[in-house]
Amino acid sequence: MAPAAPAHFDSLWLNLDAATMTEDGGYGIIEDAAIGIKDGKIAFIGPADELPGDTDALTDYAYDADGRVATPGLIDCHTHLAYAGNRAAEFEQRLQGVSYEEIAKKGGGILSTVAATREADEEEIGEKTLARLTALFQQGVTTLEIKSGYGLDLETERKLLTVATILRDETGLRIQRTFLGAHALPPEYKGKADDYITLVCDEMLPALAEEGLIDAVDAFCEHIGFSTGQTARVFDAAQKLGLPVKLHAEQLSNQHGAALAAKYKALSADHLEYLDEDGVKAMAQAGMTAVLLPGAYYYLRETQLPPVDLLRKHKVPMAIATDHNPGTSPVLAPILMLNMACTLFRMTPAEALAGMTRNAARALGWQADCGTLELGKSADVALWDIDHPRDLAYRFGHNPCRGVLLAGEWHAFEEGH
Ligand code: DI6
Ligand code: FE
Repeated sequence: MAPAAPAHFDSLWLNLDAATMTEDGGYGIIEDAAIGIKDGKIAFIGPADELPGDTDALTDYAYDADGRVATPGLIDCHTHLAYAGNRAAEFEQRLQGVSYEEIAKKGGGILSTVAATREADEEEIGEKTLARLTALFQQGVTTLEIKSGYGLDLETERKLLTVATILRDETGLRIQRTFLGAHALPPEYKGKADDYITLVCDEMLPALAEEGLIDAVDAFCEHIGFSTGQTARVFDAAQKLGLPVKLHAEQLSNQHGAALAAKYKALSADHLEYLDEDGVKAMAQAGMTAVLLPGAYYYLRETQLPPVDLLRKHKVPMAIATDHNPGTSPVLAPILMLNMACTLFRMTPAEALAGMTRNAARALGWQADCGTLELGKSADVALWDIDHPRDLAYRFGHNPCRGVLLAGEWHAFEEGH
């Protein structure tokens, strides 16, 4: 007997509307689409009636998506997911008028999370981080970034990056591990910021990079964080190791951090409420992505809006992320971020969704692998119980994600999650 002809696709998804997110300013919708998957990658995406043959001949595994909307798996390109502790008491203080800066200067804020994180063991942090990651995954997130930065010593930063590495390997989610040693000045270096930066550049960064724990390097450039001079030293050290950089810039004041990051061809500058037009132009010239973080804007009750019109004018792609962290954005709600990008930042629903798909991939430097539904990209797809992709930014407080394909593997989510 002649062997059966090999199936074209490992699996084939039919009866869906695909928001490919390949189109600038729009959703790139294909109605009545099919997605064919081979070796974890998208091997067909297009109208079902353009499939190159009968379903039976194309695959042994055809699935009916029940008319749902498919988008690229969401990408949360800026998170501080790995930490221990809780800052609800600080939230209460801030509501009574104490500022984020005042709390930071008194040794609270980031440093209170550092104290809790140093005390916790890897297992505890791993469990907590997995619970947070699972919440994001069940809302359609298939790729995310996890920053360190709540250790601020070699041992604890290693613990956080190890947790991120183990979660990447065990869950199969695409995770970028970002070293944020220059997040805050640890108490043992009080008054010696330059010495701490020396430790970051000469010891922590080379050791952790050597151990294969770092994909990218970030810093907090701010009057309560590090100066542009200190940030430049961190970037020089990263560049020497061949690691891409990105920056927390212009969150609370204009330090011209984005322009500095542009000199290093950074992947992104993030937050950006106080960014001016020169900074926008520098980012445009360097091909950077602007990562806007409505959760932190909201929690800090900030009133200065990021310069969305200028970013549009100079064609700097805008990404949106949760900035999940225990202080300024204890948020595990990507759909709420889409909504806030529209209601608070005046982005369009299509811009917001591009911000958590195509442009978020770009912010990670992973646009060749994910962020759109296109031939050859990883088959990372979220399936939603909605009528149209704009519904994602329209409603929040419910979870319409019915499941995701992660590199072609189907994970179903129950209604009501
Ligand atoms: N900016 C932020 O929004 C987070 N880190 C940073 O540099 C906040 C971190 C925290 O308050 O724990
Ligand atoms: Fe952040």
